[in-house]
Amino acid sequence: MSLCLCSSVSRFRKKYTGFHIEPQNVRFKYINPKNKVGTFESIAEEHENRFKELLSQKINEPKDTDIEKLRPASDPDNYERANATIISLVRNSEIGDIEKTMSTFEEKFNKKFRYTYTFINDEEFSQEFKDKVKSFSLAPMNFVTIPNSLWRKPDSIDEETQKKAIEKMKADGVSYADMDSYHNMCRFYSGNFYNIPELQKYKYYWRIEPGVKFYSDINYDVFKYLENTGKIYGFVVNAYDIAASIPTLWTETMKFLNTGNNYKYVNENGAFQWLLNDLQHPDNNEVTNGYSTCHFWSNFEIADMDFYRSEAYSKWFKYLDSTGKFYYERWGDAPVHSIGLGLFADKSKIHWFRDIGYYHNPFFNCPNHPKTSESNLAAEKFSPPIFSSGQIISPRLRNVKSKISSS
Ligand SMILES: Nc1nc2c(ncn2[C@@H]2O[C@H](COP(=O)(O)OP(=O)(O)O)[C@@H](O)[C@H]2O)c(=O)[nH]1
Ligand SMILES: [Mg+2]
Repeated sequence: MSLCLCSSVSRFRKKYTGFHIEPQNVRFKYINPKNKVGTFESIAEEHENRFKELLSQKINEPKDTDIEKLRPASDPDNYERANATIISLVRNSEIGDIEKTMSTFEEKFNKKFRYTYTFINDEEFSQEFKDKVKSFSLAPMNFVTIPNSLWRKPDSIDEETQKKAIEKMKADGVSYADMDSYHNMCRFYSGNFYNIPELQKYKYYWRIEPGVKFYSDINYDVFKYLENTGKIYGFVVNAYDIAASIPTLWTETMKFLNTGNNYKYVNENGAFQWLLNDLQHPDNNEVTNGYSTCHFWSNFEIADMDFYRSEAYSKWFKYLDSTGKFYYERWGDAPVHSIGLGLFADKSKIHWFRDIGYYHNPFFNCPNHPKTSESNLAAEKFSPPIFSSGQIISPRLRNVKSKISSS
C-alpha cells in the first residue's frame, strides 16, 4: 500500500495529480480536477443540483459482486457469518435510545444474520441494561468495560493548558469543549476501540449509536460485501466538520508525514482531492491550513479494523495522541478516520452504501430504493437536500449543522 516515487516521477505527478511524495517532502495541492469555475455559492448550488439529481435516480443493491451469494440463510442459526461484530459505545442511561436503534436495525438487517453485538461502556453495564438489551434481539451479545488506559484522559494532559484551550474553543463555538467525556469518546473511537481485547478477534465492525434509525431492508450481508470486494470502509453520510474543532489536525498530520520515512505510508491512490477541496468552503481550508473538513460521518461505519491496526494508521494515531490535541482541541473520530483513509487507503476501497436508508439527527441518507419504506421516511418529514448525504452540502446547511450541534 505504500509507495516511493523517484523525484522525476513525483515532479510529474505533482503537476497533474496534486501530490508530491518524497522523504521529508510530502505536499498536496488542490488542483480542481474538473476545472470548475464560479463563486463558491454557485459551485455549491451546482453540486447541490447534481446531488439531488443523483439521489433521485433509483439505486439498488451493489453490482460489483455476486450479491446472490450474500443472501441470508433461511435459518439464521445456521448461517456462516463473516468475522464481524456490531459495536455500540453506550451508557446505561441510553437504554431507551439503544432500544429504538435496535428495533429498526434488527428489523432491516440483523434478525436475518444474527451478528454478535458488542456493547461498550466506560463503566460497567448494569444488570438491568443487560437484561433489557437481551430482550431486543436473539443475537449473541458481549458487554465490555473499557480499560481505563484506553479511555481516560492521559496524565500528560496539562490542566492549565487545557483550561485555556477550552476557553478558546468555547469562544470559537466548539460544542462539548468542556466535556472531558466527549473528548475521551472522540479519542477512543479515533484510535483505541479496535484494540480492546474483546474486539481483537474481529476484523469487521458495524458501528451503531443510540437513537439512530434504519429505513431500508438490507437483504445481503454487508460484511461479506466488503470481504468479497476487498473494500475496507463503508459510509452513508459525508459532511463538513466544524473547522474550529480541528484547527491543527491537518498541519500535525503533515508534520508526521514529513518526519523520517513516514512519507512511505501515503497511498498514491488516496482521496487527496476530497481532503483538500476548497471550492465550496475555502473558509474551512483557511482555518485548518488545507483540509476541507469533509468527513465520513462516523456514527455509521461498516469497516475493516485491520486498516486501523496497520502500521501507517497506528503510528499516525500515536503521533496525533502525543500532541494532546484530542483535549487541547476537539479532534473528532470522524475527521481522524477520514484523513487516515484519505491518505493511507486506496480510494477505490471506500464504499458509499447509497442503498442504506439511515438517520442520525440532523442528517439522512435517503435512497430512492425499492426496499426503503416511504411511509417511514414521510413520517420523518424528509426534505432533501438539507437532510441528505454525500459531500455536497450547501453553505446554508453548514450553518444549520453548527447551530444544531451547538444547541
Ligand atoms: N459509555 C459512554 N458512551 C459515550 C460517552 N460519550 C459518548 N458516548 C457514546 O458515544 C457515541 C457518540 O456520542 P454522541 O453523544 O452521540 O456524539 P455526537 O453524535 O457527536 O453528538 C454515542 O454512542 C454515545 O452513546 C460516555 O461518556 N460514555
Ligand atoms: Mg451521535
